[in-house]
Amino acid sequence: MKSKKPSRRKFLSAGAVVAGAAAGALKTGNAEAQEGAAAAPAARAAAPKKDIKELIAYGERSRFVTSLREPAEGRPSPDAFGLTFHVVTPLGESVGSITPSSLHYIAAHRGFYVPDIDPKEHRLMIHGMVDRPLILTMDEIKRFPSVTRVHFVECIGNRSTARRQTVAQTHGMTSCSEWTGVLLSTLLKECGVQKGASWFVSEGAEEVKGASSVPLDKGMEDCLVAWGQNGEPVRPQQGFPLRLIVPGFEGIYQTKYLRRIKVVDRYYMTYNDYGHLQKDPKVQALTSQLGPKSVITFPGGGHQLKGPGFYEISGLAWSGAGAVKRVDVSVDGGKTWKLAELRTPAHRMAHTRFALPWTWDGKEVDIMSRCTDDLGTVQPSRAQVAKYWGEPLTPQFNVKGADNTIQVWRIKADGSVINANFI
Ligand SMILES: Nc1nc2c(c(=O)[nH]1)N[C@H]1C(S)=C(S)[C@@H](COP(=O)(O)O)O[C@H]1N2
Ligand SMILES: [Mo]
Repeated sequence: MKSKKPSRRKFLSAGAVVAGAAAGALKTGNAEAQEGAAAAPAARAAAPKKDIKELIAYGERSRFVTSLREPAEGRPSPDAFGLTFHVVTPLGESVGSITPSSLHYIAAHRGFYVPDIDPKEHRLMIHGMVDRPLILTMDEIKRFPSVTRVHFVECIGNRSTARRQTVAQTHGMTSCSEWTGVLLSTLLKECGVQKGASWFVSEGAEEVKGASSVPLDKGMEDCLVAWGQNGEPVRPQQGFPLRLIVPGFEGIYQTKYLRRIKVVDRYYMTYNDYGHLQKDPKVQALTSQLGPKSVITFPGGGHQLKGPGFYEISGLAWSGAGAVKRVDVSVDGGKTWKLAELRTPAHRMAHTRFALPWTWDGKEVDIMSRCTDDLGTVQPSRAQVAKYWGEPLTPQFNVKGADNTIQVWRIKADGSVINANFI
């Protein structure tokens, strides 16, 4: 097969344009560099002394890298009883599309201690309306054909509010990992699902159980019983040794510490429904599968720009219905939109990185992004959602169901960035 050589000249000239634009605006190039002085001082050995075995065995990031998770605004975590609730990913410092496992957001619906599960003792039971109920050890589960897929997880609590100002606080209750496991359909076929079955109930091993009712169709389509996360076993805070992934559905369905799947013929109420199941069917319809969503992660709430000039606007887009088809960015308060470039592969139900080169003139401006998924569904604005519900658009307007509305960041003339959704 004859492969076409990429045009080096074309690439170089395109590169020159960007470098040229950036050089002027960034005021790069300085005397030291022209004289050929060393780019950086010679590196010394890793500063703090550590046990050599530890240094070899499991890598740590540089001590100069400081991005950390933090409790979600509105609820201390851990609380006075030592229980974990909601902890957000530092999305404002994210790069690429995969969340480091150690920075994956954490949500415990009713608070929990991270269970300490010995995988040798762990079992998954599949029963209910099946011909051959099964109890599987971890080793047995791993003998089934596996799949590896990139999927986001997002909590319904992931929403911008007037009190939430930063990228992490407004959007950090979503993370994206590469998950490895066996398709639930593979296990269900092994068990032989009986006629009339229409739902399954999943249950976790810890006190609160994290039980959920999921449509059987979704289970047969693409649900994953995952033991791997980003190239290693699922992390304890994410459900070690086994977790259910329900791609594109709200986080609450993605049962951690998965130990039981019961195939049933109706929706079963579970502990998760307490305070979660919506009385209004119109609102309930806006939960489970999440709509197209995006957020500019830089520059975003909490960031401080150093002055006018060139910046790359960068962000994440995702959809519960499929892959991200396109992302548009507005740098004039929503009057006009520019097509952003997708910088990572647009996997189905996965975070996708987008970017747009931009030169800031130093004046106050509102910027925002808008995701369109491969079904053609377009991320709505708060104004559109308020209109749908026939409610006035005020800062108090609370988006019902999952909130996938457009996030507006205001860059003030002093370079600070604030949440402009509620102004
Ligand atoms: N067993 C169990 N599974 C659970 C929960 C839980 O508390 N226990 N919380 C759910 C909620 S509300 C969310 S949003 C996701 C969060 O997954 P994460 O903590 O891995 O981000 O897990 C879900 N699965
Ligand atoms: Mo959640």
